Amino acid sequence: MRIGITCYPTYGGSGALATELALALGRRGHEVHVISYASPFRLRSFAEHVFFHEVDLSGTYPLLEYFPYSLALAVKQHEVALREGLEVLHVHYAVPHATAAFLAREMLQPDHDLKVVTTLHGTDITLVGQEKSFFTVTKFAIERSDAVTAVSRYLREETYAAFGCTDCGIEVIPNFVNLAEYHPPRDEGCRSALGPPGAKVVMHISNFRQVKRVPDVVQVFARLRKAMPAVLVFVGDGPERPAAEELVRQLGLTGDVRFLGKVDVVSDLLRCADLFLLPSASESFGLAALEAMACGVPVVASNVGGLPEVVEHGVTGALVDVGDLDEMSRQAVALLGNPDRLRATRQAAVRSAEKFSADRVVPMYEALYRRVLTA
Ligand code: GMT
Repeated sequence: MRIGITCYPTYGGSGALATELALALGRRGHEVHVISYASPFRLRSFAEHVFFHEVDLSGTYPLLEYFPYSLALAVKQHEVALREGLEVLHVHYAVPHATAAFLAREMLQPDHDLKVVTTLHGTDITLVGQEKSFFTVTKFAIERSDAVTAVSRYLREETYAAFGCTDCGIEVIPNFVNLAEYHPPRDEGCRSALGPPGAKVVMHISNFRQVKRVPDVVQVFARLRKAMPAVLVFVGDGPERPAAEELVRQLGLTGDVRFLGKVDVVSDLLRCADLFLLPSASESFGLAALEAMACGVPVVASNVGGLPEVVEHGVTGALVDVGDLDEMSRQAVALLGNPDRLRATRQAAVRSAEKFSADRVVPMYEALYRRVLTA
């Protein structure tokens, strides 16, 4: 198939997932055209059958105080669809990608029949899409898509509740992980680079937005650090990073906490971790948690959103109420302080991640594309 993919190129779950999908589809022999304003952060190098097309942002004019990105995107989607003969345009994150895709599809009529698939990722529904300035156009674009998917059952129900489109027929296709890249460690190699011998390595990876509750990570680690030698490794960057760095200083933890900033390839780092913390206020799936589990890292997370569909309490980690820092640290200490339980949880995490392997999930998208093409 010839498939177009539009996503945000920035550090975040929807762009990561969309790029992993593009790469997986390319490996499976499809021709994939990624359309965005910059090359997505996980599209690191040449990949067979995967091509990138940059949206032209040069059309500025003094009158245009705000550049109309959605229009420029629709023009590029239309141009690529026509030139490359795209059959399906799969947009990730509804705002504004689904609306641009709608426009592109309309502009192609009646000569070229392009099918539009929209994947909802989370904040496009739970936060941004419900903003007054976006609500009606987001609802419209979702309803006019040829197919809509959500990354968890939770997000599907949220979409129905927020937009009331119960006849949209949203299909749940979960996030997936490439097990060839995300696998348990084969030696102890990287650990010594992150912390002293014997110290547990606790990790958090995100884009440091408020919804991630990054200060909670620091607070939980501060409690855990009193119980055992440990280091905390932050990966990523974003608006809450300065506050987290300040909190680390205030709590006297500077020697035990490292901020690595944005790292494109996180699998090598995840393999060095003993525990992944994800205390988010909301999380439609939690791709970072899944990737941690695939690397054999137990996850202690908030019992919120789609996370219970990924992390099994007491089996692959622990789920606690949002903001319950005492319970989160108690769970972390209980797990890290018990070598047998830690070993069993690591193994269970790897097994559980296999349910979300690319080999299982990517065919669901392929089947969906075939369905819309024959509808
Ligand atoms: O988590 C983020 O901050 C990024 C965000 C995005 O839309 O780029 O991620 C969302 O999509 C991911 C991929 O489907 C999900 O795994 C994340 O749970 C989801 N984030 C939230 O719902 C907060």
